Amino acid sequence: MEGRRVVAVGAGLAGLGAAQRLRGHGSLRLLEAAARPGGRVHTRPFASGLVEMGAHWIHGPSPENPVFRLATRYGLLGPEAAREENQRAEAGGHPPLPSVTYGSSGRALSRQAVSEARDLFDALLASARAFRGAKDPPAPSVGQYLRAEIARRVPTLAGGDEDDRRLQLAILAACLKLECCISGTHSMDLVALEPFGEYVSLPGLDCTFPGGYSSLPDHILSALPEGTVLLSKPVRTIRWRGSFREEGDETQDFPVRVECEDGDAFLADHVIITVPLGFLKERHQDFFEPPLPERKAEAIRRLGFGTNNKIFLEFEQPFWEPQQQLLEAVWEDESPLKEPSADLEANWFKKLIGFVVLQPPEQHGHVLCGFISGKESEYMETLSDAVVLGTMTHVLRTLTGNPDLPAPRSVLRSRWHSAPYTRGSYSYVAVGSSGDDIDVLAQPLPEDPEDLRPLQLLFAGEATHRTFYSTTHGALLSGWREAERLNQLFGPGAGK
Ligand code: 6YU
Repeated sequence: MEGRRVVAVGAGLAGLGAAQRLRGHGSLRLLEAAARPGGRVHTRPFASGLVEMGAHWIHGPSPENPVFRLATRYGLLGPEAAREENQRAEAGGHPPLPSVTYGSSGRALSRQAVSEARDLFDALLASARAFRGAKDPPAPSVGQYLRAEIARRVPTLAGGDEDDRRLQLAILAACLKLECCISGTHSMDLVALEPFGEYVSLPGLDCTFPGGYSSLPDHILSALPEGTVLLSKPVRTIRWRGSFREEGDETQDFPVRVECEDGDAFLADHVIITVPLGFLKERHQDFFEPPLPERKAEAIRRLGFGTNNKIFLEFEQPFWEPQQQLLEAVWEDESPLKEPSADLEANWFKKLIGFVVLQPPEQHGHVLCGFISGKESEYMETLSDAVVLGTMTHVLRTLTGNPDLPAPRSVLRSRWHSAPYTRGSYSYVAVGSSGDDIDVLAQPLPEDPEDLRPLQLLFAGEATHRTFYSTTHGALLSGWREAERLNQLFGPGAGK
């Protein structure tokens, strides 16, 4: 066969993006473990509409965002997202939605109390981003820094009134949980402070895909030559630094052999690996033969990869006001200055930050989407639908103070931690790691640029993008980056 053979592992946005951009190769095969493309972009039918099990919004839908550009080009977005004002708005990753905040004593909390605590939290969070490059940051983690700053302000919180101060602390504890969902971590104490400001938020008010986020990977895939993507094809081992030949063909040998769980094998000159960091953490020792160099293995161990799950609830009738888009939960006995409960069985549901109302109801029905991160989220994955539905009913009755609130009609949740080819939701820069680890993870192998068989293994995926990690645009850009690396190697006339 003429030209170089390329195999990509994983048909999420990184793998599909790489396939979309690769030029001048002899052949390309994209091997995907699941029976569908998209990876952590996964739209499913629920109630009368569609729901997103994974990525929800385009974060920062503006011209610099490649997901926004592609989605616009393919005509996948609604008119609201296309508005110029929408693209310019600076929401800093926290778009304001009309909301109601319920306390665990069964009442809606005063807007003033909520915005006072939130303004303080936002200011502290902004200051946490300012330690980028600092030689001696005041704390190792974002959580420790924020809690120390909150502790310093306790005497002046809420003008010193004891009850109001307790409420401010409870709202601040809820703000920390929201931040855990955004960072995809169990605790902000695990997120490194110094590199926190390296993550870049693009301008634009986050928007959704009216026909589902999966319309994007589906669209990319449909433009690839037929037979490029093989679904239900989990890779077991990648043998590299070898010399492999096809049976009966002595003319060509390949440095890499990709072996699948079903016994099939693919020989290649180059393999683009886009499997999630969670999968690499669990499997890298036996996934690569020979094993990855220690520097790369260390980066995999050090970087963070946590869980953020969604719980969708369908109701016969809404109990919320039509204008409300966000229902937040505050447990009034909590405080960022107290240790959170370690009793998962008794208290897992308190980690839930509240619910987004899926809009518009004519399309979705009356559906709430709850978000929950960390160990509590992983514990939730082990429970039955009936238990989760029962617990959510209890939570909503407690928060609204209405013991007769009708139970939801149905429930659907994501289970990203149990998913064997993902093992969590997305990456963060953990205490003990830095942005340099992201670059090490992204570094192709073999490391020696003089190697006669360069770029045997290339690495893409959200966790390899230093400023846009944890997002769909980071994933897509990382795939484009690795395709471009190969395009440069092949040169303008290669493979033709
Ligand atoms: C975004 C959002 N979003 C919610 C939830 C989740 C994620 N993200 P993939 O996993 O897609 O593909 C790899 C493939 O490899 C996969 O198909 C596997 O099956 C396959 N594979 C694995 N092993 C294999 C093997 N052995 N053989 C063959 N195949 C194998 N991003 O932009 N907006 O609203 C959300 C959200 C619940 C789980 C998200 C969001 C993250 C994206 O979904 C994710 O990054 C990309 O889809 C990953 O694509 P990929 O190709 O790399 O991997 C300061 C600071 C803060 C930092 N964070 C701020 C941003 C917050 C992130 N937003 C999250 C919010 C939500 C709600």
